[in-house]
Amino acid sequence: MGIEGIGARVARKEDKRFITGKGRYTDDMSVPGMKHAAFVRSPHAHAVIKGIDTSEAKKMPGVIGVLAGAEMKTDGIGSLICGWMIHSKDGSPMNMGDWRPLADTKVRYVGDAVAIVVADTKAQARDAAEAVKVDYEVLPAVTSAVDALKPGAPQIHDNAPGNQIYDWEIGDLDAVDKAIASAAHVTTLDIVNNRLVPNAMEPRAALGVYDEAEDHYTCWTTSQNPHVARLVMSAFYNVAPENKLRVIAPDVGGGFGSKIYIYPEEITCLWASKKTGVPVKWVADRTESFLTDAHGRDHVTTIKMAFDADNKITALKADTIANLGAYMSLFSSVVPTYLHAILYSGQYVIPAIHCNMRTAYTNTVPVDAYRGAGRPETTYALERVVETAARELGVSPAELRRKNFIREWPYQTPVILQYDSGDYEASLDAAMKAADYDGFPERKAEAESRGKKRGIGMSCYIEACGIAPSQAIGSLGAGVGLWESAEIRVNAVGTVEILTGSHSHGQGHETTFAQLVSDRFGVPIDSVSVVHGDTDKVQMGMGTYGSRSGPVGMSAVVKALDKVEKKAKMIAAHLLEADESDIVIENGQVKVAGTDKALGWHEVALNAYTAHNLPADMEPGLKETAFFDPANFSFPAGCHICEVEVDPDTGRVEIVQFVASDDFGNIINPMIVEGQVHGGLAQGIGQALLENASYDPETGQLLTASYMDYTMPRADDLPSYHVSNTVTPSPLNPLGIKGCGEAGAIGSPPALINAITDAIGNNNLNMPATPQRVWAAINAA
Ligand code: MCN
Repeated sequence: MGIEGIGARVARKEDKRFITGKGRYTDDMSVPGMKHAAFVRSPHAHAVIKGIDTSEAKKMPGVIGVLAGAEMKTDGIGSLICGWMIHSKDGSPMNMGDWRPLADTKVRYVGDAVAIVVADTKAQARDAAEAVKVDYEVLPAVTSAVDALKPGAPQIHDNAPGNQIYDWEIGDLDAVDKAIASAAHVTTLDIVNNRLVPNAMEPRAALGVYDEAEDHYTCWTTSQNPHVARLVMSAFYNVAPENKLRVIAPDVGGGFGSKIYIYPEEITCLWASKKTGVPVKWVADRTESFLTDAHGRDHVTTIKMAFDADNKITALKADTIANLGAYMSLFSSVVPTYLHAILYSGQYVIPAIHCNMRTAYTNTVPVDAYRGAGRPETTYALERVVETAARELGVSPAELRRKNFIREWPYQTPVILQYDSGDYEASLDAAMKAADYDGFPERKAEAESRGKKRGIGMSCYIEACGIAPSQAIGSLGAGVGLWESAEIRVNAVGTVEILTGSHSHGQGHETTFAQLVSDRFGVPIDSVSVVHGDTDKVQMGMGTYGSRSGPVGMSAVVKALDKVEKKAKMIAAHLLEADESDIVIENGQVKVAGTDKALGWHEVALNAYTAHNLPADMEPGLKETAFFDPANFSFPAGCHICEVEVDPDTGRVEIVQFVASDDFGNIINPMIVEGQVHGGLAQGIGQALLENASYDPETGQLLTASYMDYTMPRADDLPSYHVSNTVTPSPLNPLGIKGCGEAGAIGSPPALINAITDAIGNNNLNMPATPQRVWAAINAA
């Protein structure tokens, strides 16, 4: 592997600029003549716009322009779309309501953008935004998806009767119902998966610049996928043709899914720049982020698991209503369906599975993928029901899982997915050993002697990352392909640039991608640069989400490296008068194996560019491109065990240990992988204990729109984790890796709630398990 190659625990190159405050984010960008934007946003959850009066605002100091939705429509700017078509079980297409970047006839959630004000300063823009008079006719609102689907609920979009977006199913309902009817035992659980706000450290921002001379647009934006942003803004929103639109996502301070989507603001800043003749920058403040960043989760589920007399699972049935908010965000339709329901086999052999999924419009901000995207919801329901079943059956939760584990791979589930590889028992054993699972009764007794309630819970999760292949997802309704591209440019002095369509916004790609080159050619990672996030530099890419940059993005790099290596070997063989098959590349040298004939890597590179002595017919240069479209997802899996102590007087939960044993296939950088797991666990623990986006059911106001009311986990809420890895390489990509970026957020919530409910002896507890809820549950038990 070499000291900086695959498997090396290399410190992150990019951290030098991040921890010294030298990162360059969208808000750091400045161009001559730049002005500032503020959005006029609806204070109402649901209202008809009867009129917009901008006359006062236009007279305010520093104001350059006040633009509203009608004008945008006249200019031909398109409505926002959802890029994945789902059909209901009756064959009808999903009901996609119209989402104007600036609402012109109706607003549908608090924060819906109505107009943009451009002014000399941010403060002037905000003052003027407050002076825009919008005449609203307020309508009744509905914020819960269950209520939105009830007869008589306020109608949000005319083309979605009863607010239903789709009523979709997967699996064999008859087989499941028969298995449940003849089961020796059935466990039923009602589950709420709480709504979350992503809360990336850097709020969303956009800088739109229209260049009249070139009739060209540039957009700096906080995006996880700038190429998709350019494609969508060009092909669907009619902002500009792709060749006239450059999208740059510079350093981005976290996204967790929320920066995948193309929001109204970046489209509007670009359009406003042309209309006003000045570059237009908008940066969200934190409350604006709470109100307008796509939220995550928000499912209500009834799940049933059936067992035979030998405690083997015979069937699983899940019935869910999911809240998709006021409009369908870019990938919102796929999250509850193909990123959720098809994971219901978990780590288990389950002969019959059925999932029904109804999705609803509500007067809340759109809901889309958030770290884990659909898989945390599945895992939570599944791992809560397995643990509950073990309690009802009076058997060990670990042994019930072990009895039902899948043991042969590839494994075809009854719900589309075929798992690539795994060893679930190895993760379970490793986690149980690390947690000293068998020693728990003693610790519980000791805690009792101190008046504390101690509980232990586990979760054996599976997740699907690197969604693929393009052809298959196309047949399931996707509007894009999910391959990735890479280009390797070896410079004449032997330094290397990797151009990738992946986007790094905290995942350490500038280090791990460079490790691949170091491993292959023996060059130090400091001689390798990773170029990403700019549509003018990288030809095309699909960006970063779904833990795909490892299995998909890095695999494209490997394919391009294969081509570079082949050409470098041909050049060296020619220069060293040897056979190409005898050439090896080691420690920065290109050698004839078993001899002392060698060239430095830089000499081969230089020769490729001087082109004075290349093999006949060879083109000069050393630069190759590749696209990688995997044959399937890869399937990380693992076991998380959580042990808690609960104070019966206050309901306060203390996590006394948290163990994660994960299988991410081969690992490129163990330190970065650990960091990814730690971050994911923090978000999972946040969901389980603290976080909740809460809307007032009557008015549709977001009650948790700042850190005063929305509790993010802080360092002292989190334990010191024990993380480790088992390894079953994925056979589906050249590195044998599986993504690690979401696993922590997927596996941890059920482990925690299983532990708390074990401690308090009451299974009736919803997330977040706040002290008040836990105290009430203790007293109800
Ligand atoms: N890696 C590795 N060995 C493996 C798998 C991955 O060394 N077997 C490395 C990769 O090379 C990469 C990192 O681990 O440097 C994460 O890789 P991967 O799991 O492929 O995830 P992505 O890079 O595609 O990142 C997306 C993922 C997702 S979906 C969310 S949400 C999330 C996450 O990453 N958002 C994050 N982690 C985040 N971390 C930060 N700091 N900020 C976010 O917004």
